[in-house]
Amino acid sequence: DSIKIKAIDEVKISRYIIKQTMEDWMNFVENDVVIVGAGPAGMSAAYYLAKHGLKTLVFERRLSFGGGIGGGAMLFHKLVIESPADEVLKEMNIRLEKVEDGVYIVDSAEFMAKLAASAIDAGAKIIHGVTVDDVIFRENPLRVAGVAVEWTATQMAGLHVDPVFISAKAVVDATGHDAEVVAVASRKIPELGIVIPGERSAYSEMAEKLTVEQTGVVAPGLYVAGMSVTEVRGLPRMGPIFGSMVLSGKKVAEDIIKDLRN
Ligand code: 48F
Repeated sequence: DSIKIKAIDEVKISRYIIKQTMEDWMNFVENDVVIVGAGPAGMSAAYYLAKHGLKTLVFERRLSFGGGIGGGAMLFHKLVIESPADEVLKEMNIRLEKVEDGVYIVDSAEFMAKLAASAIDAGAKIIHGVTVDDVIFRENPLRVAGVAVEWTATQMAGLHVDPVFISAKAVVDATGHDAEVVAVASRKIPELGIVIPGERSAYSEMAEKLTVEQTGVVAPGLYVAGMSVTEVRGLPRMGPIFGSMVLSGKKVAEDIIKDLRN
């Protein structure tokens, strides 16, 4: 018996793809939360926000998940996780190897794949190949109310194309070291009074603790999580230990859930 492959022509293939994509975009013009960046912090945040039932959209510039997870440390494909972040990873069925009390090693490929799968299964929407290059703001009360997005490919080509705007009750900068979203808000909405001191050199144990503690709101409607916290709050970097990234994502989700309830 030969395998019976369903016959479908190119016109139908195109129609289905275009229709379903546009339906998604129509739906995701308005959101509870927009997260910028699908690194460890952004995806952890997406997991907890979506699990709570909030409409959560993640924009990721690249065509992949994981941000800084993929390369491991200097391309060594293992990363360090410390307690209590191990509990979050266990919840996502990510395997950990214990090397001492409260210290675990995680495989980078498994970490990024399962983090993404967990966020998606919880109900978060992740759209690849889109760069956030600005925010929307409102006065009375002064707040960030969404983002401006452009195809990453359009930006790379240097084409002069206007963005589209996507609204959100909360925007999370989870863009990593450069804190791109907070940086643009600081520069283009001076009345928010955001001053960015910049990241400091490595001091891992201090950085892990402070990054989680100082995760949260930067201006009304604008939140920061992950490595962006070190840039925005002037904290040291920590290198290839990832507990704080996951816990920062979890904390920003908890803060937003609380704020949106009020
Ligand atoms: O850099 P990234 O992994 O940030 P993170 O979640 O985690 C940091 C660690 O990976 C590592 C570390 C931990 O000790 O030192 O650096 O804070 O992920 C950020 C993601 O955001 C995307 C970028 O491609 C990456 O996948 N991104 C950055 N800017 C934009 C963006 C933007 N303007 N629009 C869309 N995506």
